Amino acid sequence: MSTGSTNALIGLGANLGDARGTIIQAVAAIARFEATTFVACSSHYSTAPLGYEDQPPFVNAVAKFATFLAPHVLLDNLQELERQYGRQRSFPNAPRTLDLDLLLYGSTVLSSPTLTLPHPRMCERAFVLIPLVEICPSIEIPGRGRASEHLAQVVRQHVVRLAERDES
Ligand code: PH2
Ligand code: MG
Ligand code: MG
Repeated sequence: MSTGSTNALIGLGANLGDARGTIIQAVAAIARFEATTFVACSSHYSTAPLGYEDQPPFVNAVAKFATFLAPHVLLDNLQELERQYGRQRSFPNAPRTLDLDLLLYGSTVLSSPTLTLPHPRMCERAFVLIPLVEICPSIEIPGRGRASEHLAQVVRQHVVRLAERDES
């Protein structure tokens, strides 16, 4: 039996409105989830849209939390937060005010109709791997080896680290 918390890695993305402000607020809001504490957040990155390309660049980041919430409960909470930011699911990969993806939940591997862990596309996405490796340099992705080993195959994707935001 395990009684400890689990490290959850969450990918954040936004490309409508004040994307950086939204990501900062979303990290603070996740830290207020019950039984959940903030551990770390990566830099913000400006990233070219992947998939559906005719849309503004994204701001992406990855944040780490320690949580006692079960993965589906955490996912429900993340989706409620997306809705609070006005997320509309118009079509796949459409522009969004806030996208929250549960990337990793400890070493859990699961596949349900609503949640697959590890996130099935994370190893193909520089906008996930680069911020993830920034805060967890040696992290292992269950069944996929180290996250850092996948960086070489995504080097052509446009990802630029943004300077710290001047809030003054
Ligand atoms: N999210 C997607 C699809 N494409 N591209 C970038 N750069 N950043 C994203 O967060 C992103 C994307 C689906 O969620
Ligand atoms: Mg996503
Ligand atoms: Mg999503």
